[in-house]
Amino acid sequence: MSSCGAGSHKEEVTEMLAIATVDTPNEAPLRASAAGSAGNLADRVVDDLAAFGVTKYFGVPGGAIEPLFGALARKERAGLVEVIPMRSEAAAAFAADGYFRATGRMAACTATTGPGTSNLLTAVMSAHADRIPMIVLTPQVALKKQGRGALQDSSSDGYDLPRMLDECTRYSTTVTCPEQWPHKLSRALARAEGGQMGPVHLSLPSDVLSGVAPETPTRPFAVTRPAQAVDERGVAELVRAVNEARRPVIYVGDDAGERAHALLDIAMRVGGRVVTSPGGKRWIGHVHPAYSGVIGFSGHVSARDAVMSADLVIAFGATFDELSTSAWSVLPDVPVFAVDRHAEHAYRIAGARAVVADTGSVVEALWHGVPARVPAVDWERPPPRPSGFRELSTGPVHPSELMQWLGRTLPPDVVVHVDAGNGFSWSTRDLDRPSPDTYRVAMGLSTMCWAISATIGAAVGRQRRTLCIAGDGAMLMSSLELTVAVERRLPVTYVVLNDSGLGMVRHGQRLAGAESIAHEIPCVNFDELARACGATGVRVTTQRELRDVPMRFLADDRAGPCVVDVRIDRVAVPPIGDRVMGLASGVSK
Ligand SMILES: Cc1ncc(C[n+]2csc(CCOP(=O)(O)OP(=O)(O)O)c2C)c(N)n1
Ligand SMILES: [Mg+2]
Repeated sequence: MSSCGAGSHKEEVTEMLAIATVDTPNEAPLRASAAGSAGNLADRVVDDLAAFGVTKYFGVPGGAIEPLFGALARKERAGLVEVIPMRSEAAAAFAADGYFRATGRMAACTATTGPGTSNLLTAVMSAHADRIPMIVLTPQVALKKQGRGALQDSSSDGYDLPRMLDECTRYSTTVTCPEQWPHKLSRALARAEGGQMGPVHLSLPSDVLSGVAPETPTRPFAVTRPAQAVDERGVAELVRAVNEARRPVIYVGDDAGERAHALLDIAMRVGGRVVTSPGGKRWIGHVHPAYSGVIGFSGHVSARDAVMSADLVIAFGATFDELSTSAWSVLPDVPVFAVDRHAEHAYRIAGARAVVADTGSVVEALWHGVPARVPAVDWERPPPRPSGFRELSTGPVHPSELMQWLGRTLPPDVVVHVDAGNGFSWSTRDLDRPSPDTYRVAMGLSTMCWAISATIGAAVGRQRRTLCIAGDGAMLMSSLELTVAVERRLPVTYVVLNDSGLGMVRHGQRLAGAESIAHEIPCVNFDELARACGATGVRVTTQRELRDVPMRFLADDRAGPCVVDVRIDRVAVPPIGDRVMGLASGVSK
């Protein structure tokens, strides 16, 4: 319920940056904001970040971070930033993650020292594992108190949280005097979005935050994303290989990016097929004749078949990690080109030829360098369709049919976030979205609860109906973030796969022949919980009742937050067999 005018401010900042860059590149100081600086470092921090386009703060307040929140209050009143108080610190970082995925712009997440910062840790680690940039701002107790038992001391004399965060950020530092701020901020911004992206952490002791802002201006150079290097020789080699291949397969990985959708047309042109990793499923629409499905965790047989009979694999933004390769077992012994903005993942596949380039450059090169083949090469496999769809019955809701129903019912541009748990497996296999970038997962760390708050962050960024698919276990960990959505009337919908248990654990233990333990949880009425929080809720106990879910829950950008509590058939075995085998056997290639 903030009155933030972020849109107009953004234009102002863009204009300001343009002026600074054109007049005297790398020289002109950024005049931070129309709001002006109150003269202390905390105000300068908020002004500088706003000048670099960071205007959303997801966070939880506390003692040592007060000077920053004081500045945020002033800047929010001036319309420069928007503060979104979350119910927990992990949720703040998950929301910043969802905001970046939705807008391509970094948000800040902030928490107090000690327990506030340690609560952030998991979610920052998750963003790091998925290469999502964000600014993590934490305080320290005042410098003069460090090392003598100050409450929540997290400096190197206490719990040393900057060091812990160093392990899961691209840069983590403590600003020990105001004069360090300009250059440390520039370094942080360059590390967050240059090359491999990821979160960066700046820790500011409370007395430094309250100190006098330095005269030194913050320079604009760090806002310029580095020009993309393109390995021209590698691209030429790749184009030659595609021209010679009979059955090329294009593999869209987690980081393939928005130009990847064009690869479907390239595949049609060269008679190839397109498969994706579970995370790469984000980048393309799934209703296209060249699409053969997902390889890796919970993927499709059709995708595996396509890859196994390929004579060339061209991977875009592939991480080649365990889940996206079924424990490294899915790639055949044929040439593999690994196209990415960096060469940091190609080593995971022996013999892969790394080509440093962005997806768009290679799309262009293939479009111009490979003549269309008519008729397209011999493999005319139909795209994968979820099997076994029946008319909605009065029986319990099979999770596969829930996914198919969502695929048929959701408007094409509604963005779906899927949490860790069986919902991820079912949606990987059976949820088809026609438009690219409408399906998001966070599989780098597979952290429960990511989707619950990433959905909030995305809705803050986009103000459009946004969906979260989560299990009841995850909801019990983090569902009260729903109250954030209620406060701000965000258009979010939670579809809860309610099986009164940690289903992935229960099925995993059974499939592996392990002891059956610790997976039962009590039956909770999430529709009632929604109402208790001020949201609307509906309960679905049979497939036929899916028809009664109000369309505004799925399509209306003005309706507030909603919860659809779906009692799913807990006996239905999720497609997780390859993960169970992977856990049992370790590396398969
Ligand atoms: C934070 C965290 N804790 C534990 C796990 C391990 N884990 C993965 S899925 C899962 C069960 C999820 O249960 P629920 O959210 O109800 O989804 P379901 O599988 O039942 O659909 C657990 C415990 C994890 N990935 N992340
Ligand atoms: Mg469950």
